[in-house]
Amino acid sequence: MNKLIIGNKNYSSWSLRPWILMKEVGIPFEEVRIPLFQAGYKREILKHSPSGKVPALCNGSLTVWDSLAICEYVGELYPEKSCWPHDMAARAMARSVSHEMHSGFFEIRNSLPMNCRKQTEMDKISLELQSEIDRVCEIWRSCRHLFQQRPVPRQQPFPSKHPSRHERR
Ligand SMILES: N[C@@H](CCC(=O)N[C@@H](CS)C(=O)NCC(=O)O)C(=O)O
Repeated sequence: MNKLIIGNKNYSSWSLRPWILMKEVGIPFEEVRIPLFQAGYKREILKHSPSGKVPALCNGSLTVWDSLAICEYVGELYPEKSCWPHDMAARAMARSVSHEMHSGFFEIRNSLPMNCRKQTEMDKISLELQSEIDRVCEIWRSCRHLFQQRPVPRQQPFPSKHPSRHERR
């Protein structure tokens, strides 16, 4: 039985990557949630994950850590679930997008860490942050344009601040 070790769903976007994939395609798993940054949390994670980070997937004697590695692993374990697109070009694009997100977007990570419960007004958005937000919008727009049948409106899917309010560095 797959055991998925995750952190708080409110804060840990890394944890939610395999969690959402496995829920979405219907891969069964037992969820083990370890609240992060509480006393003893590291010790608890290390019982399951050699990196000391979540998520990790335990399947019998095998442990897979790192969110993308878990997604790749379950994709191979359950080929009938079609975690990646069948079409090779579409698959290459899906991987490009996933790896781009996995290895970048440091301004978004630093300035906008995930906290679904928090609502905030930002009066200053740096040029670097805005360009990463714009890149996320562009990824969504191009993927929807290429892979969805219905037309996509031209405007950005997420609100973006007016350039005059950007912090210039
Ligand atoms: N590249 C890793 C990143 C994992 C990661 O940074 N996880 C955070 C939770 S969002 C964590 O475990 N933080 C606890 C800590 O660093 O002590 C992945 O994709 O799984």
